[in-house]
Amino acid sequence: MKLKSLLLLIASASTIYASSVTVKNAYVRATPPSLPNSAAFMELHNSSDKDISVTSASSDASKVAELHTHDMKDGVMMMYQVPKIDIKANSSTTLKPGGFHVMLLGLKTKPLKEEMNVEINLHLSNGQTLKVFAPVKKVMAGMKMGHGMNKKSSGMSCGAGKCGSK
Ligand SMILES: [Cu+2]
Repeated sequence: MKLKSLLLLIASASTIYASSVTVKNAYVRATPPSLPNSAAFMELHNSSDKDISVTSASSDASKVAELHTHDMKDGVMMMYQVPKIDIKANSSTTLKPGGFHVMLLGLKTKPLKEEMNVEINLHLSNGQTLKVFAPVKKVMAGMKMGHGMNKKSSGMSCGAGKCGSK
C-alpha cells in the first residue's frame, strides 16, 4: 500500500518535471448524490517562453470531461464550453469557480466525497499530457449556480462548439 502510493508520487513528480506546464492547488468539487456532474479547478503555470494551451481533458471519473468557462451575458452568468484554455508564456492561468474549469459530465462515482481523489489528464497544445491528481473538496455554496446544465435551451448550442460566439 505504502509502496504503491510512493510509486504514484514518483510517477506524477516525473510527469511534472518533464512538462513545461505545472499544476498547483488542484481540486474537484464535492457533489451531492443527486448531481451527475462536477468540476475541477487548479492553477496552471507555464514556465516555457511559448504560449501553451490546454486543448482537451479526460478523466476516469466521468464519461466526458470538457473545458468550460463562465461569462456574463445580458446580466446572466452563463457556462459554456471553450475549445481551449490558454496559458501564456511564463505566466499562470487559474481555473476557479465562476471562471475556467474542467467540467466532469456523467460522474461514474457518485457522490464525490471529500476523502476521494480524481485523476484528470490535460492534453496540451505542445503534445504533452499532464496528469493531475485532484482531491475532492467542498466548494462554498453560492458558486453552485451555472452548473445545473441549463434548463433553458438557449445554452444548448454548446455541444455544437458554437459556445460563446456572438
Ligand atoms: Cu462547466
